[in-house]
Amino acid sequence: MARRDPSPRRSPSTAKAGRARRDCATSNKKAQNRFQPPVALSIAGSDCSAGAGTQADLKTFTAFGVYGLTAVTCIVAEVPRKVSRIEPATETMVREQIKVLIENFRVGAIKTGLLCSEEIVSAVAQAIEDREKKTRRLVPLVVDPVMIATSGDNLLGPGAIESYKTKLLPLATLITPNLDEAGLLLATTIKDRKQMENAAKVLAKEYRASILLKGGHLRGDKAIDLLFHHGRMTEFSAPFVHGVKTHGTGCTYSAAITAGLASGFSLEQAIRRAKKFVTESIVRHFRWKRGSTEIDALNHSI
Ligand code: PXL
Repeated sequence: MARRDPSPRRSPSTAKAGRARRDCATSNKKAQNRFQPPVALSIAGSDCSAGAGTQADLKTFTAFGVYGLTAVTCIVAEVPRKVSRIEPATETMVREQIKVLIENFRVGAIKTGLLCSEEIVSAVAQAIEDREKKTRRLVPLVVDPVMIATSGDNLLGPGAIESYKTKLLPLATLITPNLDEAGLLLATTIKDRKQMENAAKVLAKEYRASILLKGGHLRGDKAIDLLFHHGRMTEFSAPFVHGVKTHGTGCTYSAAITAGLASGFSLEQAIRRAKKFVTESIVRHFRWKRGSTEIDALNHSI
């Protein structure tokens, strides 16, 4: 109240000194309050071309005003459309990164992306369970079951899908498969809306988690995703953006949802904001041309 009062009786110099003191007090206060953004953790692989994986997750977290942490599971040498080589981190290293981060930061939400091998899927599940037991805090967990790159390259080692089914998916708050990944988890093919609804329900029951089944791959004028959450089916739809060679949309989408959950939004709100963000990042994509080759990239700075 006093701060809003005009001070006509003060001389300019006292007013200046007063303002300086006030500014100083305000900036001290700001310094105390300012640097505590929500925190989210991405457990994922490094994509050196920075369109997917850890790099896409960090850009997305930042765009949402969330401080991003990363536990790197593997290093992928790649450019959009071509995976050249993948090397996993050791399980000990993956576990240790998760341990130190959860013990020292107040992590508001976690997402997993590319986990590379059966051993790393198990190590991640174990590390999350151990830390949660120790801190007695259940953190929302978004599992993006990354299995195949947009290029068609297989990104998971043998046995990893089984490990997902038995160890990691039962810990998830939300699972975000695309149609191919849901098909692999259910050993079936999903080709239309009815099959999408059915697959979402079966996965939700199997893993006692909410399911966001991404139908982007069905193609058409709309990119339609279905959320099955607390026994209710909700549709999220956006115009399908044609003509962009997308890479990292799944990572960006799940990271954006995770940012929303870390910030305290409900699941539906977090998905709505995330869907809008991914669509915008595709619409406003970057494109580099060199000779006859073109590289497209999502624009996360929106
Ligand atoms: O878009 C899937 C994906 C996720 N994570 C990493 C990747 C890729 C695709 O290539 O490299 C690290």
